[in-house]
Amino acid sequence: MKFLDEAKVYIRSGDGGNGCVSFRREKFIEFGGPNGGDGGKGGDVVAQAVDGLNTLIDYRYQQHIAAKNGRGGMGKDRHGANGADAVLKVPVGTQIYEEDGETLIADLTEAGESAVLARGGNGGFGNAHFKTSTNRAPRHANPGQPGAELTIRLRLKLIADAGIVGLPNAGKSTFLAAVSAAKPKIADYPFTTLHPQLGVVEIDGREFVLADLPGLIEGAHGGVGLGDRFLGHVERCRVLLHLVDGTAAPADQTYKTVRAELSAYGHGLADKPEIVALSKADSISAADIKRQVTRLKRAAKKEPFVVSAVTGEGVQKVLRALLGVIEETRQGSGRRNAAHAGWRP
Ligand SMILES: Nc1nc2c(ncn2[C@@H]2O[C@H](COP(=O)(O)OP(=O)(O)OP(=O)(O)O)[C@@H](O)[C@H]2O)c(=O)[nH]1
Ligand SMILES: [Mg+2]
Repeated sequence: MKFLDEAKVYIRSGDGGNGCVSFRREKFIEFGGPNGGDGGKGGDVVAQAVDGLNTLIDYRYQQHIAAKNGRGGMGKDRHGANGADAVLKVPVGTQIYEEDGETLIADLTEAGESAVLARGGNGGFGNAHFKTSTNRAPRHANPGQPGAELTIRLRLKLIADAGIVGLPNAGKSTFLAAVSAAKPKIADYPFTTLHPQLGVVEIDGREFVLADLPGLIEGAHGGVGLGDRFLGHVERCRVLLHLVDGTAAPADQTYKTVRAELSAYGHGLADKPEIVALSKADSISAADIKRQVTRLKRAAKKEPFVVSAVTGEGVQKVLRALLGVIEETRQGSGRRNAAHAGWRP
């Protein structure tokens, strides 16, 4: 499946139907009176988050979305039909912005959540509505109100519990492939991964979602390489897994390069909990591992894990550490929400 995490869409809600001017005309019935029905309401344009989607690619091919107009009212007090809503199905984690790309209209973070983006116009009243004791034969009706037309921008920020960051070739995709059923492309050259991949990890009877991201290099925040475009997907992760290739350059330098890019991106990425791991342990000598770990520990100011996605060494430990942080922050946010709602034990 193709991946697209930004899209621009033109939407239009339906016009309301016109009210109707009509009078009851029947044999032997005098003074039939007004019986023009009201117009129907125009359809809304609604965005709805659904499971099973993880790209906005549909909106590359369908950029114009319009709801149906309401039908006009008719004689014999018949109300016009309401126009059908147009529903934009979007992946969970989609944010909807105004045309400027800055003003947030809606943030759909759970499946089933929806937001009305443009309301349909109301239908006009038919002449039956204007009947009063002093005007028993009104000859006017209201026109329907027009719908709204606007341009919106959709931005997908995947919702994963943990995100893997690191330089290209650090072994990020290999790690994801080893711990989940995901099948990311893996190869011996930088920038193999061109867009984020998600996988579900199972450990100790629990599950969490892990995201593999394209590699970062020095200057990514200025657009070098694939840039920091995909870091938006990490914004909602609870924890980062920072993989440092043990076979390549001194681990402390590599580590600092990636940290600098995370800081430059902002949005709180640098403050997220981080698990650091030296990768590809199977192809480094014990002495080199020791040297790299010392360097990495100095730079990261914490004990790094040592893993090999090929032999599986250290992998379980890393997953447990990630799960630990995830569960901790899940509980934390649960407590905060409860307090917010005025809940008392
Ligand atoms: N020996 C060994 N090789 C590994 C290990 N993990 C990854 N590799 C190799 O390292 C190379 C890069 O792996 P990828 O998983 O594609 O690296 P990546 O970090 O996803 O790279 P990008 O997608 O380009 O950012 C591949 O040739 C892998 O086979 C490991 O644990 N041991
Ligand atoms: Mg990759």
